[in-house]
Amino acid sequence: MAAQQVRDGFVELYGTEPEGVWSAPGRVNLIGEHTDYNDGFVMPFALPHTAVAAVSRREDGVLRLHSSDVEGGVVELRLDELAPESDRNWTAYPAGVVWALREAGHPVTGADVHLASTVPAGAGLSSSAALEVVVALALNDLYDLGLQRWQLARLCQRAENVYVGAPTGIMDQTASACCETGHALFLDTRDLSQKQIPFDLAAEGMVLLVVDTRVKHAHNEGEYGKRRAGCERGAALLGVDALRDIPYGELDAALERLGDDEEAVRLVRHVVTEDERVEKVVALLESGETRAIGPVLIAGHASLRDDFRISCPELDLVVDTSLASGALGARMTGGGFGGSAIVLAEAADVETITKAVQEAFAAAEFTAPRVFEAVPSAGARRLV
Ligand code: GAF
Repeated sequence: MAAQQVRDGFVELYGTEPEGVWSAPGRVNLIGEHTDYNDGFVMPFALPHTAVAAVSRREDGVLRLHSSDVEGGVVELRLDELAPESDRNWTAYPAGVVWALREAGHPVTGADVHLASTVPAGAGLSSSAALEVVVALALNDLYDLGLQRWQLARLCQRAENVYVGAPTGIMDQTASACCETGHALFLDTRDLSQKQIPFDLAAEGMVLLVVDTRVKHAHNEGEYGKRRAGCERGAALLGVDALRDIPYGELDAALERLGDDEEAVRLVRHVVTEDERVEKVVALLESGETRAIGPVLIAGHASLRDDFRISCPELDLVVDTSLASGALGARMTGGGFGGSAIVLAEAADVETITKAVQEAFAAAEFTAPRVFEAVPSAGARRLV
């Protein structure tokens, strides 16, 4: 999305120049799913798809919001009337950020915002986190709040958890705020410590495809929250603060203690083995064994499908078809129940795999998927 276009849109709407233009990306997660609210490890990278915001300050306690992606005009809100779970529209994401900043004591007195995003909505690629982070970064700069990236991510997560009412973890906001071009972000969600891991597939003759199944998912509709509550119950049964505290080497003993509590066994097994998979992928990438991450991605999908039970026929079809057509690895990515899958492939095989997936979807009478190549891109930044 061109900064100039969003700036021009702002001028047309509000009749003045914006004070600046910012962007924040969507993400895909390479490995580490449903580990973030268990204090575990994740490894997302930023997409080239971004939310772009032109923003100016106001001093009169008014927030004006507009998106060129949504029908309808400018939405005008009063800052002192912003209240958690009062808004079921897209405006809850940017308004929630303003609410969270003010709740934390930051002196934000109003803003005019014009947004446009190329992050596919409802595709499990963090379109909402991109909206939150771009507004948070803009207000941090304009109001000179001096907040660091990880602090902005925390505030955006609070906006999403409390204001929007979706019980998500910290991965998506941190990915959008902190990712760097050409790298995946190895993030410890307990203390938000980070390591940028070089991830340049093109240099090694490989490609990572994103396949958006077009099955819409939503995090505030129950199943995500049930998994989260189930994990918290598992941690309580095992007497730990979070499932992160169960070392992989002690998994069997922990599962034995859970006895015939089948649900707890499945959820705990997924989270503990998934944390192990993230560490394995980091080690493989750091030792230059990129192709060897394929089987780890495949195991991750099986765990999400069979233990965590959040896949769906469309996601399984992408994974099974691409593996049968020569992919090195494949798995669902993001929250699940629809959204997108990722496929790691030799560059030479991309065409064959893409065609096979498209044909399989047509044969199953599923909506045609959207397939694109994911290149690790920049995190949130000021454009103008
Ligand atoms: C969604 C959530 F927003 C993240 O916090 C994370 O839990 C993810 O699902 C699953 O890994 O994207």
